[in-house]
Amino acid sequence: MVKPIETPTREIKNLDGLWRFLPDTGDVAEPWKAVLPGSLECPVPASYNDIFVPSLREHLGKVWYQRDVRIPRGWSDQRIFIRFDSATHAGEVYIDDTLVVKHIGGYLPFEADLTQKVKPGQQVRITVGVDNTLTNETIPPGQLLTNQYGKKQQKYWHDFFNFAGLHRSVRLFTKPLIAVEDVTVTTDLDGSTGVVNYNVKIAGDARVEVDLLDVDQSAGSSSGAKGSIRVKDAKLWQPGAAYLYTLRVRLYNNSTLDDEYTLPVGIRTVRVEGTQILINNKPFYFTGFGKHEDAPVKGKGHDDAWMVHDFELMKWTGANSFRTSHYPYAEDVLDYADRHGWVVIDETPAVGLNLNIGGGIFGLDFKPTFSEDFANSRTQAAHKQVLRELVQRDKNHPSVVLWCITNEPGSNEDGAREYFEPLVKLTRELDPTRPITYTNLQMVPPETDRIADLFDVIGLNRYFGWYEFVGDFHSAEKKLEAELLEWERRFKRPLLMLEYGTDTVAGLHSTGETPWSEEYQSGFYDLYHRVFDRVEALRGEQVWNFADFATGPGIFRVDGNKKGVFTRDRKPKLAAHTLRKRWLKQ
Ligand code: BDP
Repeated sequence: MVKPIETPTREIKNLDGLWRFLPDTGDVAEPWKAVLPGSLECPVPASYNDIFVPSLREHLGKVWYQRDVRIPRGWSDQRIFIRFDSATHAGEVYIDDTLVVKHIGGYLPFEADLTQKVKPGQQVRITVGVDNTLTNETIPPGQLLTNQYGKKQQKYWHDFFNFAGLHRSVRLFTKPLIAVEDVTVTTDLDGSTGVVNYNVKIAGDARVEVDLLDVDQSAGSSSGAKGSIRVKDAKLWQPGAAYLYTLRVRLYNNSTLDDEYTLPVGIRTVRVEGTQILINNKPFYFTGFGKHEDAPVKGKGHDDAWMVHDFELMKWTGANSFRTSHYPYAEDVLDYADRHGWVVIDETPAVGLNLNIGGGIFGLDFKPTFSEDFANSRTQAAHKQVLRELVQRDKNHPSVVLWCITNEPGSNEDGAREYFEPLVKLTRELDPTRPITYTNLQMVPPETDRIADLFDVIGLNRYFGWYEFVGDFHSAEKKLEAELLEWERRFKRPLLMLEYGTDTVAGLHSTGETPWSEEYQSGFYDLYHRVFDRVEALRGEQVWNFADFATGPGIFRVDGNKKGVFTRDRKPKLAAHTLRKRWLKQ
């Protein structure tokens, strides 16, 4: 599956906009069979939860989206597809009365071949059921509960609101009968010569011609479904200084062009050596953020204006990288990162594989995470599927330098190794070119973690000075340094601090170490940075979080998580200036 693009042989019709909308209450059987009742309309792309008044934050289960569309008259002799960039967390799609595809997993694309089901020029009704349910067989996992008063509740172990809906674009697109079905590109360096290896999968029989274009000129060419193009004195894709070539694949039947597909290619290498992460053979130090796709009103709906503004703010702080915590972001985000030289840690939605995450803080009874009742072989199968789909979607992005396969699992528990070892192995098979990481939870120090040695890079989330030693920077500093040195001593590989931060109310000020104040957040960062500069194996710092974000109901959070260095509407707190000073070395 390749992303739909327009080329001389391919067309797209975008279906974003207002769709008819119905939260499922069970009153309408088979809602796809007629026009949805009621008058609600919902924008696509957007989370539906915060659009309506009263909000649909409590809605559990399915909602229905529907619209009519005319298949372009000129689309004969083509194959016709519909593609959803995401449906969170499960989608089922009907064309008129017929089910055409079902997909589970809320942050990755899927498509359906409609060629036999629609005719060019015809108007059809598209109905999509989108389900927000999380169970122990979905990634992220969750549990549906009914309390003693009959109230149904969605429980989950991750700290962001379970926004749902059609968060990304919906498109109709064409593919020729003989077509490029997949392209895999890897790049290497041989001195100053760039090596672009490609592998094209095609449907049908055709001659494959491949060109690497540099602006309008050819930088090299090759033929055959698999090959290599060598580029003398290649211009490299560098952090902060992206350079992209275009790989053009053309399929021919004699002299007739059957299909043309193009994709941007950045020539770069990434490698772990000792305690260093090397990009283009040079040590790279990450500065930046763990983020969320989260904004007022739209929730997790992709929006180019918010996206570009976030990138601008990150650039203003002097950051060079971010992590797609805690799920794969819209492809537009990675395309932008490719074009602008951002370095990305690409994360799966496997967050909350830990039943003891709150318990660790509050001293609750231990519950086994890796057991038949929770993270079992079916959870693991869903996790494997997400890895396959993630690597398939993002494998060709030069900005992606590291896969993060899970966030804060119960990695000290029985069964953790058995659960994760096959996933690490699978990721290496899917992509032998990129290193792999995970983020380790504060409550799992190096002495008790059972999986760290499986990974090339160890990601750490630490909140000494917040969840532990709150108001006590002195002890937090000692503890942090001692622990980082222990990770370094035991594992002798790169360490990344992938989360550190404090909840902070914008506008709350204090003269000293008062939790929740802007000065406290800023002082916390100063403390961490002093320690980082004393630990050799520490190869990067990404703060938690870029901006305040929405969370589920609970007394633990006041109007969401406030660890942003920007507010939810993207105004800087004092800490944003503190980071800027450090990262821009001012
Ligand atoms: C970590 C999680 C992150 C939370 C953060 C926090 O990885 O999703 O939002 O802590 O507590 O446990 O703010």
